[in-house]
Amino acid sequence: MPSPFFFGADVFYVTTPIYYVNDEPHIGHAYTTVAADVLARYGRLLGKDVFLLTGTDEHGQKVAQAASNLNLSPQQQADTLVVRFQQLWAQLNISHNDFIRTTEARHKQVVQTVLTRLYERGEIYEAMYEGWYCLSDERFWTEKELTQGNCPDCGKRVEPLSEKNYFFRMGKYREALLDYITQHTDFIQPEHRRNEVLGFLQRPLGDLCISRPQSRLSWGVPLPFDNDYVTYVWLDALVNYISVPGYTVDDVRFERHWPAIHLVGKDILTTHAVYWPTILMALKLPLPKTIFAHGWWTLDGAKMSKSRGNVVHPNKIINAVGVDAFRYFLLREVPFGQDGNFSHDALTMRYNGDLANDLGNLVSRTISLIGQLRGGVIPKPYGVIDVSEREIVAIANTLCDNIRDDLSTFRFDRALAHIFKLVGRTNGYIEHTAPWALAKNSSQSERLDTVLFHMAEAIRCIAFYLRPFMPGTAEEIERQLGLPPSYSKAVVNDRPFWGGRLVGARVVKSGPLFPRLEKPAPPATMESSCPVPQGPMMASSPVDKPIVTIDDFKKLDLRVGLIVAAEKITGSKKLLKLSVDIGCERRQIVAGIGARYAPETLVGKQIILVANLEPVTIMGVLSQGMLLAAGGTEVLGVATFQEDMPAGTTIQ
Ligand code: ME8
Repeated sequence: MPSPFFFGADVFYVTTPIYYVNDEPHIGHAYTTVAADVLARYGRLLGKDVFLLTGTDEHGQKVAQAASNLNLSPQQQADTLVVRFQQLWAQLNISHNDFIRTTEARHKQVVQTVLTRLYERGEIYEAMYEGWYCLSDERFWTEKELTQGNCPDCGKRVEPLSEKNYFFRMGKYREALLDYITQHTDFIQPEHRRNEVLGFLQRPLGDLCISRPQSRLSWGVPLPFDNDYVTYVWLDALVNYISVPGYTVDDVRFERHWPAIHLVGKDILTTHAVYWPTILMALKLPLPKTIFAHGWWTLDGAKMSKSRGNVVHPNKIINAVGVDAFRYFLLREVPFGQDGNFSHDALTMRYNGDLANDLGNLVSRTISLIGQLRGGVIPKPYGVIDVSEREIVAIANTLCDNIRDDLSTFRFDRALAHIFKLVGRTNGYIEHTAPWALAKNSSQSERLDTVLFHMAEAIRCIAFYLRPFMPGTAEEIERQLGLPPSYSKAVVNDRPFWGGRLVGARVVKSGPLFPRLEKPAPPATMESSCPVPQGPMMASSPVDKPIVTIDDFKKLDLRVGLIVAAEKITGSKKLLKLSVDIGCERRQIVAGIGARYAPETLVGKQIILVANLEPVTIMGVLSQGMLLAAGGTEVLGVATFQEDMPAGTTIQ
């Protein structure tokens, strides 16, 4: 496992790819940028001098083509699209320190200096190129490299090409790069990507064409030594990582920040792990600390593309579930190096399960109980701390090391799982200690103080560790705990120190952090320019259903039922046939809980049965009643009892 070396340094420079302005930002762009933001925020928590860089890649064929399709100049195209990226980063709370556009003079100047240096050192030469060209990837290929006559990378059609160009002597660095990768296990991550690059470098490495004739493409940085050519977009783009921290312009600043940690998608591994290091070697600069190539998001199993109309637009998701739930979902759902599938069901499940149920309920019942039982003031703990407190304190105290390990190895999902373990255990602690029952017995007053204090302290720790991931949520929890806004800014440490600082704080009761989604989050694939509903989709409010009188309610015959047999109904994914014992008789019911429960896990479970519902036949199976379950179209859990109840007991 790679060592957590980069959090050891004082300065922490992290980058995202700079994104093409040929199209709107989508979930994939948001993914890399949110991940980089979490690392940057965590680095700041550790007191590091953090520099987070993102931006846009504005030159080259793709942007020129997109502009021409819209009858715009490339600059107009870039000026329009860059705003979409900047707006999205603001919406997503991205805490970048700079945003580079490759059309800015400060960047173009460094690109030209780099080219001049390489040219003067004999690292760039002129030659006639004869071969094949892939318009989509903007790359040259030799006949041998083609796959069935097409581009070996994207599979698209290639065109024959014969022209004079300039080449960077990339091939001569093959062995040096192989040695470097072999000796530095942290350099390319995850390991399977490192092996991929090592495999790639076993074959001969050609030189890299770094020019495009103006006659074919004029949208680029002119070569300083031949005005008839512009710079290949990838060389131009990669240089952003050194132009921004001041290469050749501000040596002190540059040496302070460089080298960086690059987060990229697996699609641009070769350009980052082969082209870029060889260019840096030729410039005699240190190589990046790490290049981490994460996996690829698909939608419902299919590749996202504009032509298929299935691109997931972040603003749709943000409008449905909020910024922090989206940030949470992206990093919790899929381990960072692996491919992931986006589905609205998965988003809804995470939202309702982890956020609304577990975290949201924990915070709301903690704040409510302190409000109800202690007039809103967080009490001082007393007396003997028992084993249940010790367990949550122990989990909270190990979180610091866990999260440090997880984040220094890019395991965002694991870091979140560690935090949510504390959420789960604290919920269990509340159930176990039952503060509402302690409140009924005046001799338990000190014990109640201790329990309420530990609940509050646990959510303070949870908020603390959630900060890099869900900054808005962390602040809101701290606000509800009555901590002053200056509190979060003052701490520079990754350990919140379990202790007494909350005692005497006055909690602030507020609405739910994550109102439950009743329906799955809406499709996020429509054009993002469509009007979007504002605010989270809440569970239906009482006004959605008519008021019923107590007499109407009393008409329901609710009974404790014991499931004695369960099986799937052929032809249905969701429906199960259950045999339920209600004391005097057995009922057969059809329940739509098959997506949530395997039949064998239900036998022996106690349920609440509506026993006087008119029988119906569903998919040819008679159903004599209905069980109660939480959730809407998606079932989250069946209603059950904590203690064993005799089957058939009435419920009122
Ligand atoms: O390649 N899943 O820009 P780009 C995960 N300008 N990540 C995705 C994704 C998906 N489906 N789609 C995009 C370029 N990404 C160059 C980079 S850097 C010097 C120049 C993310 O707009 C992922 O980070 O095509 C990927 O590498 C990047 O967007 C590609 O963005």
